[in-house]
Amino acid sequence: MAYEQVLKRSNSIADSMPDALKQSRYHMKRCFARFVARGKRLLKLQHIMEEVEKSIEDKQNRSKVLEGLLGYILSSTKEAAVVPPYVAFAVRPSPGFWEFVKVNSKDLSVDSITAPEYLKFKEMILDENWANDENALEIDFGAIDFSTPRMTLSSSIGNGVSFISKNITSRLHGKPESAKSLLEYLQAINHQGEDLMINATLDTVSKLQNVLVAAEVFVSALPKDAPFRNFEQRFKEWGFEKGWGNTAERVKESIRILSEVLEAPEPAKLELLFSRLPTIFNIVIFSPHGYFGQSDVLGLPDTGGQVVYILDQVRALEEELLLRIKQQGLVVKPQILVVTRLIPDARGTKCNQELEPIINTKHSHILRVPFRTENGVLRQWVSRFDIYPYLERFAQDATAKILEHMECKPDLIIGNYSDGNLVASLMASKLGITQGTIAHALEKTKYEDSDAKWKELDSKYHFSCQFTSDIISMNSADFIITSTYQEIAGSKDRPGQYESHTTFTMPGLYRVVSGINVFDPKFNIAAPGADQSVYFPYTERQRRLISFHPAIEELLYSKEDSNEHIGYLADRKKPIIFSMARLDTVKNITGLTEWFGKNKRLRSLVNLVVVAGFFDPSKSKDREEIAEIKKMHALIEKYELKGQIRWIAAQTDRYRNGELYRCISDTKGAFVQPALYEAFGLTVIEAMNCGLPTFATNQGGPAEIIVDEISGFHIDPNNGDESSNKIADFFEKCKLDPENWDKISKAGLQRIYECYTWKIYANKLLNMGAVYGFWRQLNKDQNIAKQRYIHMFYNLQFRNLARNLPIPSEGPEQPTPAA
Ligand code: UDP
Ligand code: LCN
Repeated sequence: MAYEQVLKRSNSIADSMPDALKQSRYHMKRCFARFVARGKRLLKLQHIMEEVEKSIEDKQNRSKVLEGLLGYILSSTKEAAVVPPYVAFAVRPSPGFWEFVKVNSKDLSVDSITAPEYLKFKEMILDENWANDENALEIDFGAIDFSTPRMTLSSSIGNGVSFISKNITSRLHGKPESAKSLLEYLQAINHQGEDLMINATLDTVSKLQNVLVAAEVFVSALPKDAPFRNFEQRFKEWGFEKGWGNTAERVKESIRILSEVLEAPEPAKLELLFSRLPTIFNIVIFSPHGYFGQSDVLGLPDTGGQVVYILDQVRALEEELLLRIKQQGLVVKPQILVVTRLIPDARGTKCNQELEPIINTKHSHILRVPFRTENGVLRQWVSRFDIYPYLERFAQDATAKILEHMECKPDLIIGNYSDGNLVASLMASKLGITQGTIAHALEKTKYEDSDAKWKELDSKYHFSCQFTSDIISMNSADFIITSTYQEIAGSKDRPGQYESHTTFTMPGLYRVVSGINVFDPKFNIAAPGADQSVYFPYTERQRRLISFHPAIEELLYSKEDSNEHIGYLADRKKPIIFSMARLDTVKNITGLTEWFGKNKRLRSLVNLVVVAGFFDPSKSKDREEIAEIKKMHALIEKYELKGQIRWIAAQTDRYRNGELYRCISDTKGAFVQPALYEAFGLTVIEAMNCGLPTFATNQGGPAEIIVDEISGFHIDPNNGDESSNKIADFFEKCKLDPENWDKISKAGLQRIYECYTWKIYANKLLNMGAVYGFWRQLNKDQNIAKQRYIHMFYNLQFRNLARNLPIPSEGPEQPTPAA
C-alpha cells in the first residue's frame, strides 16, 4: 500500500525503478540474467515470480526485495516480453492504468516505452518480420477520437452519464450556441412526424425562455390534477406541444426544470430533464446467435443467461416506457423488438417462427430473420464463433423487416454480444440512430494470449473476426452498458474485459495502439436484476408455488435414478448446497464436486445438489460438455459420492427453478457459484432474491455483487480447499447459531433490493438513451470522422476476414466449443 502511494506521487515506474534496482543490484543482476537466459519469450506474472524465487534462494533476502518497491512493480506486472538483452514490462499499477518500461539486463538501465513499442517487443517473439515491418497496420482510435473528454479517476470509470451531464452543463453554460443546440434538439422531438414539446415557432432560446415563464405562471393557477388536454390549446398558442406532462402539476415541474437548465444548468437537473423528454418509444434489441426463444432453449449451446437477461430487460423497459409515456401525457404505443435469427431446423423450439409476442408484455415481440447466403436460407444452427459471414446480409434484411414492422425508424438500437453489436453498429450508422452495446462476456480474456496467438486459434474460434467486430462496435457505440465495474476495468489483480482491448497485437493482422479507452465516458454500469415474480424470498409463504413441491420432492429426494437425476441423498436432514449452470469447463461444476468429495467435514455437514447438463455424453454435441460429463461420473466414483450428491439434468422451467431455490432455502442450505470466471452471474442474484445465502467466485462479476462475509461470501475457484472450508465453517457456525444463516439471507436480499433490480436498470438505460442521444448531436462532426474510420476498418479488414470463414453445407452440425 505504501508503495502504491510512493509510486503515485513519483508518477512513473520508469522514474522509480532505477533506484529500486540499484538497491538490490546484486540480486537483480542475477534475476535479469535468468529472465534473458532462455532467449526470447513471453513471461506472465507467475513465471516472473518463479524466476525471482530461483535467483534469490535465501528466503529472507527474497522477502526483503519483494516487500520493497521492486516487489510492488514486479507483482503489478501483467506480462513481460524478453528480447535479450532487454526485458520489456507491461505494468498495471491500478485498474485502467498501464505503464511500459524496458530494462537492459546487462546494466539494469530503465527506459520508459510507449504501448506500441511494447507491442513490438512482443511481436519480436511471435513474428519478427511483422514486428520489423514499418508499415504494419496500426489501429489507433485515440488518434481520431481526441476531442472526447476523458475521465481521469479509476473510481469514475463506468459513471459515463454523470460525467457527460457535467460536460454538457459546462458547454451550455459557456456558449450560447450550445443552448441553441438544446433548442434544436427540443424542436426535433416528434413521434411519427407529430411535433412534441415545442414547435418551430419557438426559434430562439430567449423566446423559449420567455414563454416558459408565462406558461409556468399560467399552469400554477390550475388545479394540480387538471389534465393536459384542458389547456393544450392555450399551450399551442405559445408554441408548446404535447409531452410536457399528463397533469398541470407534472407540466409545471417539467417547465421549471427546463427553465432552470436554460438559466444556469447543473448536471442533476440536466439528467432529470432528459429523463422526462419524450424521445424514446421504439427500441430494437439485437441478439442474433443461438436459439433465442422463450421456452425449451436454455442449456442449448450458446443459449444461457443472455436470453434470460434480454427477455427480462424487455419486460422492464416496456414497463418503464409505459410509465414515462403516461406521465408525459401521451397516448403512444411503445414497441420493443428483439431481433434474432430464424432457424428453419428449429428442433422443437419456436425459433422457426418469424414473429412471437413476448410473454408478459403488451407491445413487445421477437422478430426472427433468417441468415441468407448465395445458396439460400441457412437452415441449421451455427455456433457463435462461426457466425460472422452472415451478419452483413442479416443486418440489411433485418433493417428492412424492422422498418416494415415498426412503420418508422427506432429511437434506440441495442446490440448484445459480438454478433449483435456488429449488426447494431451497421444498422445504427446506416439510419443515424443512437446505439448502445452490451457484451455479456467478451471472449478475449477467456483464453490466454487469444490475441497474440490468434493464428493458432483462428481455425477453431475465428477470433480475428470476433475481435475486429468487437473493436468496431465498441467504437461505433454511443454508449456501452456493462453489468459491473470489473467488466470494464477489472479488479486490482485482473484487467477488465474492455481494458484488455486498450492495446494489443495480433501479429500478421494488425496492432491495436488504441482500441478503447476505459476512461471514455461512454461506459456505464447498469446491473441486471432477476425477475422478482419468479425469484422471490422463500419466506413469502403465500406466494410460494406449492404445486411444484411434489415434483421438487421427487427431483431432490427420490431414491431411484431417472432421466432427470442420478445419485441420491441418504440423510435428508442435512442442509443442501446447491449449484446450477451450463456444464462448461469455466462454470467449474466439476471443481465444486471435487472440493466436496475431498472435504470430509463439509460432507458431514451438508448434501450437494447440482443442476447441470446431461448425464449421457452421447447426447451432447459439445466437446467441452462431453469432457465435463465424463469428469462428473469419474468424480462421483472416485470420491464415492452416491448417497451425498444429487446430479440433476439441465432445467428449463424458470418458475420451477425459482421454487427449487426456495426449497433449498427451506433446508437452510446455500447456493455455490464456483466458476473459474463469471462475467456477471445471473444465478447468483436469482439465489439471493430467494433468500438463499450465496458463495460465489471471486473471479468476475459476483465479486462485486456480494460484499464478502456480509451479503454472502466470496470463494476462490483456484483454491478448492480454502473455499470448501469456508463453506464448512459457515455451516458449522449456523449449527451453533441458526441466526447466522438468517443474517446472511437477509443481508443478501437487502443488497439485491438496493443495487440489482430491473426497475433500477430500466430507468438507467432509458436515461442513457436520452442523454447520449443529445451528446451525439452535440458532437456530430467528430462522430462523422469516427464513422468514416470505422467504415474503412470494417470494409478493409472485417469483410475480408468474414469472407474467409467456411459456410457449412447442409448436413450434420459440427461440434462447437462451449461458451
Ligand atoms: N439456467 C437454467 N437451467 C439450467 C442452467 C441455467 O434455467 O439448467 C438459467 C439460470 O437460472 C440463469 C441462466 O440460465 O437464469 C444462466 O445465466 P448465468 O448468468 O448464470 O450464466 P450464463 O449461462 O449466461 O453464462
Ligand atoms: C453471460 C454470462 O457469461 C453471464 O455471466 C451473464 O450473467 C449473462 O451472460 C447475462 O448477462
